[in-house]
Amino acid sequence: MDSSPGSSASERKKPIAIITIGMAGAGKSTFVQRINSYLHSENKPPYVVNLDPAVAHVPFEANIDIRDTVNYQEVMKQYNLGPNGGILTALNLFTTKFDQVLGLIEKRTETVDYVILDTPGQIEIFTWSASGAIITDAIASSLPTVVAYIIDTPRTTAPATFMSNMLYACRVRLRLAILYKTKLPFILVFNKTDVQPHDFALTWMHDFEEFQAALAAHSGTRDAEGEPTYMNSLMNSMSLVLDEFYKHLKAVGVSSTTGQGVKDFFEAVEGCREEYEKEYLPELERARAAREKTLADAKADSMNRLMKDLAVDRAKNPGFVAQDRWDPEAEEEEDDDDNDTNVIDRNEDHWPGQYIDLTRAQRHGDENINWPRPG
Ligand SMILES: Nc1nc2c(ncn2[C@@H]2O[C@H](COP(=O)(O)OP(=O)(O)O)[C@@H](O)[C@H]2O)c(=O)[nH]1
Ligand SMILES: [Mg+2]
Repeated sequence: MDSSPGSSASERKKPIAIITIGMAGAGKSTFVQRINSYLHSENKPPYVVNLDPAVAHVPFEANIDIRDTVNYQEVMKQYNLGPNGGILTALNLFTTKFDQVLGLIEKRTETVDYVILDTPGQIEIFTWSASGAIITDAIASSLPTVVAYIIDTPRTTAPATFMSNMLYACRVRLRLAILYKTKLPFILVFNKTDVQPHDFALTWMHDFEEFQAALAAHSGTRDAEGEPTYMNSLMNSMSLVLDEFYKHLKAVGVSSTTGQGVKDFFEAVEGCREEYEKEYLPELERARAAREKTLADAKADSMNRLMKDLAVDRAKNPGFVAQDRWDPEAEEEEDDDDNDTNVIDRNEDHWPGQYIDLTRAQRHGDENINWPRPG
């Protein structure tokens, strides 16, 4: 075995998880297919998970496909739901088994460099649902994770559309930041550059004045009196907000059709690994420690109250206390082994009151876990 430092199996770099998110039709699945085939050509086949239950045709070969576990058509029928409710319910059902997904991924961590997740077409279903949050959390607590936010570049060339797309991306990022108290590494992927190069977007992101000029040049930004319209001034102020958002982002242009820019994407991913280790991981550990402390405090507090109640009780009933004393003459328990009551470490289980920590639940190897009820 190679004995040089840092080369032992345990110190092998963990795979990076790439979660693709984006509007319907932005090209998420095509992008996953492209990076999948790129990694195959680099002799680094990734582990691919399809989380879209409604997709008719997946252009890549998924290692895990939600459609093998839940039948979206059946779910719609059984629960009397339309397409969106059906996708959401299918995702919820799948999430209850996500510990198994993590188990399967864990088995591959020694041999795989990338774990890629494709999400449902409609962005809302993943980004604003509890299931999306649980899945993201489960992944991000076990692997370095980056979000690849896919943008339909040809459809975002109008300044107003550009702004609204960027604001949406910003909201998604904030949502993740609020959930995890920290910001997951985030890459804006301007897709379809074969149809529309993304340089305009980079210019607008890096030069606020250029963007304002583009806005002004666009018709409808001034009213009949030649004054800037409400929309125009609103967008001017919004772009100040976005300026802050852009500062902490990586942006790359790719064509999922031709493969152009895919290398740049993976360079950005490597940069994100460092960001994850430096910024995200310490926050994650801090949050976990805080949660464990809250739990320990709650235990200590209820123990204190119990002891106090007991003391009050006994003070009120001196007669009972006189009888209720430990008797050293009393017979010993017959079987010593029976005194070994199993103490269950709840930290090994779920976090009470939080949603389930699937990363840990998975280690039980027990299929019949009693999931806690919320509230
Ligand atoms: N020209 C071009 N079309 C693309 C590219 N990526 C995706 N598409 C097309 O965009 C449409 C939506 O792609 P899909 O991957 O299904 O989007 P999803 O809903 O985000 O998963 C399909 O017709 C794709 O062929 C690209 O890089 N260039
Ligand atoms: Mg898709």
